[in-house]
Amino acid sequence: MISALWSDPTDLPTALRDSAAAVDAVIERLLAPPDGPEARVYEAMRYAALAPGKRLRPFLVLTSCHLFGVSACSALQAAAAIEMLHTYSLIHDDLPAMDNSDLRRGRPTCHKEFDDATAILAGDGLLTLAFEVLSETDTHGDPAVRCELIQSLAKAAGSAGMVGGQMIDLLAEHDHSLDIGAITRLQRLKTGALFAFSCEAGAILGKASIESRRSLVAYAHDMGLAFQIADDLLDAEGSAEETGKSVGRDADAGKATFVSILGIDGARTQAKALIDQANHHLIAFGDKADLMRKVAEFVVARRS
Ligand code: GRG
Repeated sequence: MISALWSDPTDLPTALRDSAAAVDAVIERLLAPPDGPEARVYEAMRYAALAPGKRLRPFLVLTSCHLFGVSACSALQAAAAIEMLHTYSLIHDDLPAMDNSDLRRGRPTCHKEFDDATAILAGDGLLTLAFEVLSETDTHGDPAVRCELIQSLAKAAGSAGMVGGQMIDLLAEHDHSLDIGAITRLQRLKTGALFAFSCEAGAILGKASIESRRSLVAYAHDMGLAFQIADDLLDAEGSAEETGKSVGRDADAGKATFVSILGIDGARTQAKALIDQANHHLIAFGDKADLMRKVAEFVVARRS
């Protein structure tokens, strides 16, 4: 039972901490370094994946699995997979050819700690291992369910999802005329698609109804946009000490963001409205979705 992972399921910080510990234990096991010189790439994968991030996406996998009585073993496999895939995206995003960042999760970025080539390989290793993990029988006994999970993550992470969003974002560095609709689409692809997968994973593993699935995806899209607005606000107002990553980069690059278009107050109001809308999609799940409601509030209030 997933609820057994949480020492106090009514308290979000405790539940986040317990979930992160359980997911990290699975990632530790999956990334046990082998003997031989290839151990270096495992070191880099561990460095990035076990660094102190919020583990939000795996938390959403666990909470969505909780709605449908999915076993802890299945849920943790999917949770580890999404965190590894997310970490790959951060490693590659930080590379000199992309965002060229020195700081991530409060530490030197993977390419700074190792080197560019090792960081590229560490990202590739995490991306491919994520799919390997989903294909394992520990993830689900039914091959059709495993296949559906793999397809759903591939769509979310690929060129019609996160990779496509990243492409638009790179082009936007030279096109400062993006309007709110274009930014919303960019962010839905770049960050929203992985949130949607995380919430849908519980419905796929629990063979839930199409209505439940749609509600969870709708929740994820609204919550994901609110998350991104909060990220833009942190970039505009936060510090590197608080966030553990470089800040002020959007304004320096003259990039159009939710904050540059809506202003600080407008962006904050919009984020709050999106969270109300996100939580509205959870009504049918009753009390069982309380942690999902609380995490939605958390994503806009966070300081890192
Ligand atoms: C390189 C294919 C490729 C994609 C990169 C997600 C992404 C696309 C880049 C990340 C850059 C960035 C800062 C995006 C803003 C939103 C975001 C994904 C922030 C990081 O996620 P958190 O805050 O990070 O959940 P932690 O470290 O807590 O896991």
